Amino acid sequence: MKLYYTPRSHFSRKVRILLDAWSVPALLLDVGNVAERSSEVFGSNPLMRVPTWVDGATWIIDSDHIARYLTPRYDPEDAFGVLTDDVSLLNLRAVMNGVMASEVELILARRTGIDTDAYPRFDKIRSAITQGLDWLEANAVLFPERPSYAGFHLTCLWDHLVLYDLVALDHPRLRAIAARMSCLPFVAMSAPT
Ligand SMILES: N[C@@H](CCC(=O)N[C@@H](CS)C(=O)NCC(=O)O)C(=O)O
Repeated sequence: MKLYYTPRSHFSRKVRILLDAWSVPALLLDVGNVAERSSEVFGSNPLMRVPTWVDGATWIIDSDHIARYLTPRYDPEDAFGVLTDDVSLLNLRAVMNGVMASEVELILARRTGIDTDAYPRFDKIRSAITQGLDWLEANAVLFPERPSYAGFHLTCLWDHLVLYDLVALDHPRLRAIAARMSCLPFVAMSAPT
């Protein structure tokens, strides 16, 4: 089983935390620079993104879809709530994914030579990050107390924001949730550096 990823990819880390939680042996293939333009590098992902999961003849992309694929195999009881259809948790997931995608847009624009302070489009992307974070902070009570996929997801987002220092982080409830999740060894072991 193979996971195409990068060590700093927050989307990939969502999957890595589950693999580490369940001690699933997988070959991690670092694709290097995600700004590259070759789908082969990304495990044949036509969108040229990580993560990509390959399990024999099974090929699956998108972090949440990979998580959904893995859960019945390695955690049939779904202790982390990966398979939830709770509307509140789905909204948390959508906002976190949106903030993470906005971060990627900013980082890759800069990496490929765009001055992200020069265009209104990037102002909107920055606003989506800050408004998304503010919304998550205001709704922090929706995150389960116990270890959960939502909590792991937030930790991936939070640690990535800290690493890249894209926006001011004045969100004590989110910080506390990420700190609590990071006490779990299987969460801490994939923290980006
Ligand atoms: N919806 C996808 C997003 C994946 C994604 O955007 N990954 C980033 C790295 S964290 C990437 O590979 N970006 C390359 C690009 O956008 O060109 C998922 O959940 O897996």
